[in-house]
Amino acid sequence: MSDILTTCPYCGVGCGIRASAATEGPEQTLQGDSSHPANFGRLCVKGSALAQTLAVDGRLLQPQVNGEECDWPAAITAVAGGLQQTIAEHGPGAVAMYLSGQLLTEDYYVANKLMKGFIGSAHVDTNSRLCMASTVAGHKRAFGADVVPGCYDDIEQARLFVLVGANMAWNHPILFQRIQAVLQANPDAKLVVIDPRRSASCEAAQLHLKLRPGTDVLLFNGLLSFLAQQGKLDQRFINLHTDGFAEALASAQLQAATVEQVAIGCDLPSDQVLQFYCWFAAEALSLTLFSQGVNQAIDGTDKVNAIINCHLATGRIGKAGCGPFSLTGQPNAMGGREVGGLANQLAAHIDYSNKAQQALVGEFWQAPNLVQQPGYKAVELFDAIERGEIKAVWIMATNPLVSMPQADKVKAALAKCSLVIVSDIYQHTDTLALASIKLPALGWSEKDGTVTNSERRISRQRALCQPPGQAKADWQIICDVARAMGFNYGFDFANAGQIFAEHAALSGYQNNGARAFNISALAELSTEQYQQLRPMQWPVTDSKPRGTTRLFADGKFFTANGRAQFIAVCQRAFNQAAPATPLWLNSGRLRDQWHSMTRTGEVASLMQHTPEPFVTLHPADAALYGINNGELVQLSNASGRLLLRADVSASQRPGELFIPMHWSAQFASQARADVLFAADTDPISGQPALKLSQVALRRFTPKWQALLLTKQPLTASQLALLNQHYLARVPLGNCQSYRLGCTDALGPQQLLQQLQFISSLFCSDSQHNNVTAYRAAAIDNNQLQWLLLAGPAQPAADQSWLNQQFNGPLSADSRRQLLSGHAGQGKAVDNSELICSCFNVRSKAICQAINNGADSTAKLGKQLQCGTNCGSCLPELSALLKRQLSQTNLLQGA
Ligand SMILES: Nc1nc2c(c(=O)[nH]1)N[C@H]1C(S)=C(S)[C@@H](COP(=O)(O)OP(=O)(O)OC[C@H]3O[C@@H](n4cnc5c(=O)[nH]c(N)nc54)[C@H](O)[C@@H]3O)O[C@H]1N2
Ligand SMILES: Nc1nc2c(c(=O)[nH]1)N[C@H]1C(S)=C(S)[C@@H](COP(=O)(O)OP(=O)(O)OC[C@H]3O[C@@H](n4cnc5c(=O)[nH]c(N)nc54)[C@H](O)[C@@H]3O)O[C@H]1N2
Ligand code: SF4
Ligand SMILES: [Mo]
Repeated sequence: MSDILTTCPYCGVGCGIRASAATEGPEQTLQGDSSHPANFGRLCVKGSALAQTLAVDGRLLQPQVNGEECDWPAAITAVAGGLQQTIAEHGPGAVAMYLSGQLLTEDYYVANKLMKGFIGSAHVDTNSRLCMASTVAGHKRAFGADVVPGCYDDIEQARLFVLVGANMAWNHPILFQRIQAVLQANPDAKLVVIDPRRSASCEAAQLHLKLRPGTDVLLFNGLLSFLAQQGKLDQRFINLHTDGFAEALASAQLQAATVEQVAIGCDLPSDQVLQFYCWFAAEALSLTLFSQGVNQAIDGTDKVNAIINCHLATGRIGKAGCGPFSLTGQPNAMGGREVGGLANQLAAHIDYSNKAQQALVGEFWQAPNLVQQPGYKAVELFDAIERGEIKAVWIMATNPLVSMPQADKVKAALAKCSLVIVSDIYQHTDTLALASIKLPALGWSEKDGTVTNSERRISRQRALCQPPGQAKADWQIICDVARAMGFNYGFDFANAGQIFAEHAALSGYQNNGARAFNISALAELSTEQYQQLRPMQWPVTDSKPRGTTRLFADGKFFTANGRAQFIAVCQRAFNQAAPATPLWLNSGRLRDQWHSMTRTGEVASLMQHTPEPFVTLHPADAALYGINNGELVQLSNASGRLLLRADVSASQRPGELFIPMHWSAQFASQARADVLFAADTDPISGQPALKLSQVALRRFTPKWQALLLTKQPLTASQLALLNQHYLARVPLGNCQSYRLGCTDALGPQQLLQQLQFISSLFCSDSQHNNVTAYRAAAIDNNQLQWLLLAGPAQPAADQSWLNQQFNGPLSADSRRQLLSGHAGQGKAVDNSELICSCFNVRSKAICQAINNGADSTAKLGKQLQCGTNCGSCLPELSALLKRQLSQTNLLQGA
């Protein structure tokens, strides 16, 4: 047997993975695929930890209807019957699907086909609405099609990298490593980061523009004005290949004629703005990479076009080493766009604006009920569920209770919806808990299909493991339901390869160069050829071996007249913060977590980098509100409230906060970020503004805080009995750790009773000393079962030592330490920040090594191994190094 080549299921970089044929399951050896053109063998920290997600604990293994487990025929009948009944009573418009950029292209294709061609409902939208919709709209306005012009090879050729609203060091780490390699090899190459907070990506940057949130349009309009003023336009390209330049420039000059105007509006020092403009003007090889700081805004589409305008004006598009580059988030957000999974698209890059093209889809599918109008976009879709207009929804591979704005409203809407069908791979997710029908899907390592990454490269995901339990491929479940609904033709695929071939055929159907997305050369793939399919970039219109495909090299675009369009954009006025909610709230991602944490949250090594939900605030705000680093705080607004740990840091601008998007009810009591985000959307793309909300902040003072470690995870009802205001769960490997906090104004006696109550929930046999430092443990057969430490402040304990105690019988020494109240404190406790997840190296050890003379990341790596596996922590290592060395210099200077 030979090794299996597959693709990482996380981010849109789309790294290739080689799975060793000799191993299996959680013991599976996975490595970067050195032949894959996205990563050439490298994997980031999430990709490196993939084998640890292969265990089937916690998986949903059996279909369930109304709380009862059942077999597949019963589940399929329930889904098909439920949908049919809804359609019979209320029409097809009462049925919706909410899909995901984490489905494979084949799953997506059949879901879209079933809804838009057969059921006849256009209400199919996807979490890509929260992710890429503004880019899609911006691309279509400028290029006439949703096309990323460049390719990853442009990175090696570029000399100026402009990162706008993208923290690539954490979110597209392997591409960031490619950028860092260019910076290291070329002393003249530069990285500019445009982000209101200092992210990890800034560690490698020559310039960080810490702009006022939401002012990107102004900044790029200023750049356009500057380029014109300095005579840096490519007038030939503008004349030959574009329309609308004069209007776009006039619009830019209205608000951003001078560097000073921009500096004031963006709240930046004018010399920094000028520096950025001069670098951009001077460097033809400039690549502007952008992601959610651009897309997730009420003017996200305008931001995208403001960026594209500057590239069109300089002719820096369609050429090596330059261009506007949208970084896709999910592994198959791009594939979803190709099949038409957004509510305002039909299929295969055909939208609702061209009736003749639409008819082609109906003809190709032989569709009995082809939809004619766009359906509801994500926010509208959940509003329609709330109103009761949509009565049946099928949610696949996404967790809207955690990821949709107004998350509590979404929860209420689903709670009253008559038919909620959810396909997921895990038993316990916030959204699955509200499903009347639960369908177990195959996960990454078990399924087969294709994904398309940020550079339009289609790669195969291949099954490595046997299907667990009854789980089935998403495409299979959809096709089974379609047939059960009476759609006997159109869904009789024997494997994913046949679906892919049909999708490829549709892309070429009467295309004649009209549609950018064309992979018709793959329409005749045999099952064997599909099995062997190598990563390739679209378009694929002939069978010649292909190198890198860069689009628009000929200056031809997909607009009606073939010319790219400048879009005249204006910076929107900023609102003043309301007095009751005076702080601006931003949100985003962490290095080691993936979205709602269903997969990465259970991997102990990934959870240690940032174990608790937090809010970052500027030291000035901390002082103003009387908050110390590490204390608990409450964030609130009219939609809800969160309890998080304070992370005081000058990485924030004063008056602005940052929270991670990841925590769900499975990991913390009150940390679902999206509870606090309003459903304000960009009027063109419908994408919600998930980077800007308004909140109030206050200190939250628990009467006491506790650390509870249990061998077995607690059930939902046990957790409810604990009745804690603050609760965060951290899987440690051998046990679960729960960090608790309670405000109840209890006297010492009642407090003791409450703690004893908690202890008694787990076991009768407990020991305690007093209320100011309470401890109780249960040891059964010399095996530690649980341990509770409580006190007025967060109890300090060496969690890694404690975690070891849950593994096997206790030694006499450990037993003594546990019972004498020195739980691991006999050893030097290192609870400092975890920097390297691969080798579990913390900041304390690193600082010690730096103090002892290790003055480079290479030397640190040699001594401690940190940063030598995936390299995801290198930006943090160099930040530590810089900080520590400058401190040492200061001391020496003093
Ligand atoms: N580790 C990890 N990697 C991931 C993911 C993950 O969950 N975890 N998810 C993947 C997905 S689906 C996506 S979409 C991508 C997202 O990748 P990114 O877009 O890089 O992710 P975010 O951290 O959400 O946001 C990026 C930055 O936008 C900044 N920002 C906020 N407001 C503004 C603004 O007004 N202007 C500017 N210029 N910047 C602003 C934020 O401060 C933040 O640092 O990551 C992908 N990769
Ligand atoms: N505040 C705030 N909110 C945000 C964002 C933000 O930056 N800030 N970012 C937004 C963006 S860009 C995105 S992409 C979304 C992401 O948000 P979601 O899509 O909601 O997040 P995930 O946790 O990735 O959800 C995927 C679900 O599918 C399940 N799953 C995994 N594999 C499979 C499979 O093969 N089949 C099936 N059926 N299920 C599977 C997982 O267990 C999980 O429950 O969040 C959005 N929400
Ligand atoms: S950068 Fe990391 S998460 Fe993204 S595809 Fe590559 S290995 Fe996976
Ligand atoms: Mo995303």
